[in-house]
Amino acid sequence: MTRSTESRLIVISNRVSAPKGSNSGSQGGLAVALAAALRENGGIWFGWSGEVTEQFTGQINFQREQGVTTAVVDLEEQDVEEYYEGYANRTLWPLFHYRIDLAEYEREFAGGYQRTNERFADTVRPLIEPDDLIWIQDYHMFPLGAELRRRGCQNQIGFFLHIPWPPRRLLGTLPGAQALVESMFEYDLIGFHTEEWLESFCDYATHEMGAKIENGVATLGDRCVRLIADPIGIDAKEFAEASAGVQARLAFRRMRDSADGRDMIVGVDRLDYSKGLEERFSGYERFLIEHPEERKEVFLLQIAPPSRVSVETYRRIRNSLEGLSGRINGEYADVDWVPIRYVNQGYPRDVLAGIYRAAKIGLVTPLRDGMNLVAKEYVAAQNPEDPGVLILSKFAGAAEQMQEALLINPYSAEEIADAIQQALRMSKDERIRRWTVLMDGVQREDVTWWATRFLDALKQARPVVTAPEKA
Ligand code: GDG
Repeated sequence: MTRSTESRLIVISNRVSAPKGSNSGSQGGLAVALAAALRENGGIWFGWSGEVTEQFTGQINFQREQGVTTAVVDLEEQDVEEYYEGYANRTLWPLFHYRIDLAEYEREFAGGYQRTNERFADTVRPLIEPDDLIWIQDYHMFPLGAELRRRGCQNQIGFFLHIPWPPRRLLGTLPGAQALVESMFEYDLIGFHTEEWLESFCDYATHEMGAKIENGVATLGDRCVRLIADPIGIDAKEFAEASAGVQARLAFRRMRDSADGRDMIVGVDRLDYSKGLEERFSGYERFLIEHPEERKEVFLLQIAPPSRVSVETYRRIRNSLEGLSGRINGEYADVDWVPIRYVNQGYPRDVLAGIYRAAKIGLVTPLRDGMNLVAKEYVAAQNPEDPGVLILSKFAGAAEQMQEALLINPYSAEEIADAIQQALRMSKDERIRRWTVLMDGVQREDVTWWATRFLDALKQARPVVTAPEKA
């Protein structure tokens, strides 16, 4: 990425993860990706500190670490409840993952979401200089661009959505959906992971709002916004290095020793109902039923660090998975074998890399996922001479790029069971052939490629009005 001398990058996202390096606990995919983009471009990363204050003051806490300046602000408890736990995670997250059965539509949530976005706009506005490029991240901040415009901000503003865009009829159930989409026309550029999410957006904008789409530009009244599909990648080089490091090698050996000659199937996911964990366990159980001869030859390691624990639906999925894994283990285990190792904790990234490498199968079965970086990490961590097989949900955004995986419908226990059997039986030649194509894509379309494409498109989205030179 060529670093621009004129324009800084202002990244704005709900949470700001200080870039502590690649091995710090369970940094999410988004956090890792953004730290890399900021290191390349210079600038500021602004967002919520994760802390609660009695009364919102807008006071910013700056820090500079490893080439990245972060600027964070505390929120009031009511903001956290209504904006973050409420509208973001109890309204938008389930709806955008096609779960209207779980989506909660409450005026307080919508009001708190709007108020908090206005607070973010008030706070970050003074930090913005005329030439800065602004890049807003994800569903917590749909209206932020419009709020910045209301405060006189004429900069190029881009928005990237990390989750799916739901079908038009589902979005139509959200009170205020039109206003939300209308506010998005204040952006210069909107990025989605896949063509499918982009088309869904266009479908809503044209049919429900009368927008016109031409040559990748959506026009509504006198506003137009450029749209791109820009699939996020991982830092493949860093990940491959991590998988060759000491910690990864130790983790690899630990897994191989404890596997005792059995084939390991691995799943790694935040504990979230969108990740299809119940369906995964059921598909694996179906495999055990249909292939009793394989029973003691394999085991499933599911790593699922808890997330969003204050939201009731997340407590329910956790209980349900404990019940399901307990029942499957109770039913099929023997004194010397347990079918599922279910672990509710996170591991450092390099340990994770070693675990991926030790697994014969990477089992990634989300019911819907904007992209899914675990699928890419699994591929990047493999041994080129004896790679494992990726089984991937066709409803993950990653499936658009990863056609050489075994693509399955995660709602079908039979398809999951068949794919496990096919992967276990796959010849080394075929494994190498499929992996080589997948790895080529993971390396070529990595996180730098993603950020560069977005920022290049943002720079070109409309002509920049350059500020007069300072005396
Ligand atoms: C959202 C979208 C999109 C997980 N367990 C541990 C751990 N992780 C890391 C993984 C991976 C990341 O968390 C999860 O990324 P995903 O992409 O799979 O999923 P979301 O968190 O839902 O991310 C998603 C993404 O944004 C980026 O746009 O792909 O669709 O939902 O990197 O490795 N990391 C460590 N220990 C763990 O135990 N260190």
